[in-house]
Amino acid sequence: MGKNIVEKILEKHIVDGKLEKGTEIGIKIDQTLTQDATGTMAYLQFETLGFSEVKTELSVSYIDHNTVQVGFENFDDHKYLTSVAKKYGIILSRAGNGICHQVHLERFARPGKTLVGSDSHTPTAGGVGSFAMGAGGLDVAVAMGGGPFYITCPKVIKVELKGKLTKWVSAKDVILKVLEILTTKGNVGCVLEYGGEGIKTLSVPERATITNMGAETGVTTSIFPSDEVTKEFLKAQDREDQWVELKADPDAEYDKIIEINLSELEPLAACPHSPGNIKTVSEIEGIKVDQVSIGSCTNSSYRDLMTAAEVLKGKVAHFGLEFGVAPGSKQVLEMIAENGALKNLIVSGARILESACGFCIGNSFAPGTDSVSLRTSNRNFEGRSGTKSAQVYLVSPETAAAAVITGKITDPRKLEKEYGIPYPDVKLPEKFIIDDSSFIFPLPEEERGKIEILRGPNIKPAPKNDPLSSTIKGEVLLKVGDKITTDHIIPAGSRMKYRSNVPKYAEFVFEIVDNTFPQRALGNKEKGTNNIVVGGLSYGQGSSREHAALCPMYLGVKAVLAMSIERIHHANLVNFGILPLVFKSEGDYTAVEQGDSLEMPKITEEIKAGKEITVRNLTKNKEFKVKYELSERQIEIILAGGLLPYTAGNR
Ligand code: MIC
Ligand code: SF4
Repeated sequence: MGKNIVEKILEKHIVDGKLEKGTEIGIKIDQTLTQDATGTMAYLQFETLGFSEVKTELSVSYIDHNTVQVGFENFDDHKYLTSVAKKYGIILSRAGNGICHQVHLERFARPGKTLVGSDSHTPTAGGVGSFAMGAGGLDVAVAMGGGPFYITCPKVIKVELKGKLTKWVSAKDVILKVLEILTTKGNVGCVLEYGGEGIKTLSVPERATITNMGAETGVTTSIFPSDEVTKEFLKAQDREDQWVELKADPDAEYDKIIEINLSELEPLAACPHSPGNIKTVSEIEGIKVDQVSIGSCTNSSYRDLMTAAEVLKGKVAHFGLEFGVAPGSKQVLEMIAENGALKNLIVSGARILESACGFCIGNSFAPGTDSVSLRTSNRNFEGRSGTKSAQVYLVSPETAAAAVITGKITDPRKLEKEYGIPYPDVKLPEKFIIDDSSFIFPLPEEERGKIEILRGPNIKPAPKNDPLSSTIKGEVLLKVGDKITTDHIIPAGSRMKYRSNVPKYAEFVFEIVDNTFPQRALGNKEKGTNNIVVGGLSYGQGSSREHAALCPMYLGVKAVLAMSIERIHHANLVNFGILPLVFKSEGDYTAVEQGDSLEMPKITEEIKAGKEITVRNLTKNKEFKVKYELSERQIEIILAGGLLPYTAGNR
């Protein structure tokens, strides 16, 4: 029987378990990436685990998230990360060099290799055929130390692309279509493998836009084949020698096939407040726009910025709005500076923002009260932009540029006829500017020993949990509904500077849902009462930030009971010794109320025996069972109180 691409890569990398769908497998990791907001904790854990160097083929530490530097904390983190990179043989990409995923795609991602990154958009590298997954920092730390990375052996969904995109419709519209079909729920444990005739018409940066935002469907990763288009891209990046062909066998099998005809697609938008809330741009045309932001790891490539610059050539941004552009990398910025496109943007009134995450994560360029913001990024969860009342729409660079001119949501297909703007058919250059001067490459081994790790006062040791006690008795401190994201659990934006200081960062747990949570939690913890959180479907969507488990753990949360839990967050809960439990019926979920006192009297006994967990609702005088999806390895981790004590105990 023929094999698909996912099977081919996994077969070469499996080191634990069997390739049986739905079971846990351990895979060898070739490359890792971290970014500064998750990286400090990942490296603190790497240090705690006592590794002496990285064991991967390549590990890169990027500084791209916390670059606003209001206060000393961010810069101190940068210094810490730089010293760690020098000591342990990691490549450091310094602030200003660009967004981790864009830079990794340009300079390091390789077809057929495995990559794990402490950021949920790591699948961007799937655009060149890398099997790239997001994970919590602790999992990345273990992978850097040479340990396997564990995933559920995935179901593979083929996305068969036919036809060719028409003018003004682009890769962002493809992934928005995928999101319309698959939604943001129910895709855990799957991988999206792209194929079909249509892929030949998509460049690597376009493919990367698609794999990047595949993260919003909740899949483990998304991947494109590696073909002539990939080869051209690698050649233009001076990396042709790293090309290998990667394709599915003609008789490969898939668990499901989705067909998309590119020729029939039209401009789409994800409307407030979910990347899955898709409408056509023509349906929402005319809405007044207050802000347009072009950039983020989804749409900040040379192709995207050139498109915007060509559309805006000789135009001035509408006076009703603020317009910002954040080039994805130093390479992109150098390219558009050299060919003059940057000047078009400057003349149009664009505010040239740093080549970093910036506006996407709400730590700069926040919209005003009730503002409508059109962004080319990948997430529009409530409050993520930095402004709770803002209405954020996610669109393509074409649709964003159209709004810059008209001041309202406009179908970009009208630009040609109604505004006389020719379609900018941007082609990739034969050679990109290769300038690796903002990387610090590993020092010779003999020099590493002398490096002193620099720790500013905001950098506190990684906290640990206690082994699981035989009984959990506690209060449902918070009950929430469906689609609670990690941005709800622990906000980023201006709070993100406390990532290296868990006691301080924990003060903001559930800030936008219920800001009394941290105090109430600590109050219970002091009394010896455990804290329990109850959630609906797709609990923990979104980012890979392990702080969404680590900070609740610090506040004494022992269990999360939900209708379903997303993959990365589930793994993070396990890693920090919080029990991820799943309701067996909606009735059980509805019957539990905030403030109820719950008891799990035989938790360790039941979990060791692989039995469902008995929960007694002492307030309601009821009993019910909950289930869990934990491998034997994960059960051991939970019993030990998390991955740190578990790994330390096994070394
Ligand atoms: C995000 O887009 O939400 C982030 C910020 O990049 C996160 C990582 C983090 O919280 O540091 C992600 O996507 O994993
Ligand atoms: Fe950065 Fe935004 Fe991409 Fe996250 S989604 S890595 S914050 S650009």
